[in-house]
Amino acid sequence: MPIPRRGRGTLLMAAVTGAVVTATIAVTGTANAATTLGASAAQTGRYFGAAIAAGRLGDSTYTRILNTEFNSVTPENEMKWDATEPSQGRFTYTNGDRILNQGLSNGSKVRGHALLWHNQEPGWAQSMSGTALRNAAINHVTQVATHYRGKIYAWDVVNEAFADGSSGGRRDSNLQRTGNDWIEAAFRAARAADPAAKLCYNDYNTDGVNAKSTGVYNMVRDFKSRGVPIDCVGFQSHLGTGIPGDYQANLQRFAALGVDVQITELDVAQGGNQANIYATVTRACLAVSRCTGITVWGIRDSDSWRTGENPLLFDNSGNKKAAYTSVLNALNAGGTTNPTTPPVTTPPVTTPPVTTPPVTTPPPSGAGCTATVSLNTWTGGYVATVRVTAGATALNGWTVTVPLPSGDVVTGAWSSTNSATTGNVAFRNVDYNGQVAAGASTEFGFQANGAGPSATPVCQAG
Ligand code: 9MR
Repeated sequence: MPIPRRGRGTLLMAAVTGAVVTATIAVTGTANAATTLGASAAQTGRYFGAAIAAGRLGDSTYTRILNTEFNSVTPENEMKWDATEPSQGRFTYTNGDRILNQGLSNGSKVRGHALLWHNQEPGWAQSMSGTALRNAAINHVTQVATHYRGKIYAWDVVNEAFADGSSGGRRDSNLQRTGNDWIEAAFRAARAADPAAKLCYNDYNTDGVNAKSTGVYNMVRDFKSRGVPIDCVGFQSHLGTGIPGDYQANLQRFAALGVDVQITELDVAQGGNQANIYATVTRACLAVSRCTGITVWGIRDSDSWRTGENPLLFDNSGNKKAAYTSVLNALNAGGTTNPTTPPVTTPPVTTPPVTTPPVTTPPPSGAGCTATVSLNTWTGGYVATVRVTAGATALNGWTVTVPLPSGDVVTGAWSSTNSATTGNVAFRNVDYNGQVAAGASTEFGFQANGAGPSATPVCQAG
């Protein structure tokens, strides 16, 4: 959606940490007040979205409001693991595609929600653990992100992985029990599958500065320092009758790490000062230049998961509520604009994906193993996914040597360890993927600067 140029003056702001970006912040005025949420948010380069359900798209009041007011959509349930992979290896995208097409045909952004979540795992995954679950989870991320490649604005790659309360640590789940690195493995797989999508971590009860949000903050800081691909953090903002006083400061501290922030599932109990709380959230996002948009979790009160709390912007009949007006007014009052050029993440998110050669796994022959590599490249770098296939004998450990041309430098690897970063780089299995049954496969990957491997990798068993 074009962003009208209506700056009323500019001020230069040295942005965020490190040498990430210097943004020019335009402060908009109140002229040309837009009359819909999406159009008003677009004036500062933002989106205003709603979670929607495929089953409601036949309701004309619902779709009228959706098409008029919102310029981003999130599937409420249709892209979750239980919906997209109801039995292992069988993928169903019918309802997810309906949401996607609804959004794209209306010129909206589509937020993908969610690749991995301990809730709404399909039954077959609930009963899995260890290596089998890890491989299934990474395969799920790869398949779904590949299906929607190039069409999703931002993915919630991992949802709600942190514990409530004062620990600041991870929540227990079968995914967490596969190893603490499951989140970064998921982000790397998502990046390899869809380099253009922004990759988000999304959670609730992280809406102020508290132990849980600080746990997430520390993870994001660690990811940024190690080059794990993360672009954004989603703050669900399922709010009751109050809002943390440090709501905006919390968004700002994450933005200062060099990630976008988004309000991803906003709804506010009607019992308190609903209209004011909605306006406070809107103003906080507008005040943080890297807050790229707001999504409300449903359209009418009757569409909400919070039955009886009337937490949304439209009443059961589709009429605008006071909360709607306060959001629209807050949007029209303007705020910072998003930096038009996002800070460089690795790999750059603005580079269109390059075709990935299909992974052709040669049939296993004899003992030992074989390895094939597929690449997602961009100017100056690439993500390599390497498939290791056992021969006629099961593997108990493997090493894959990838020949890199002069100038290529490995900047990170997952599901493997590498002792060198240039030349013939040997990647060794990690604990959970060394054992591969005869004829079966496992995958690892790495990210590098340069042009890509010069010859076929060599796999050695043991
Ligand atoms: O709104 C969703 C509801 O229809 C589902 O029954 C529920 C199942 O767990 O998930 C709801 O959406 C959740 C979202 O995916 C993640 N954050 C919390 C949301 C509300 O529970």
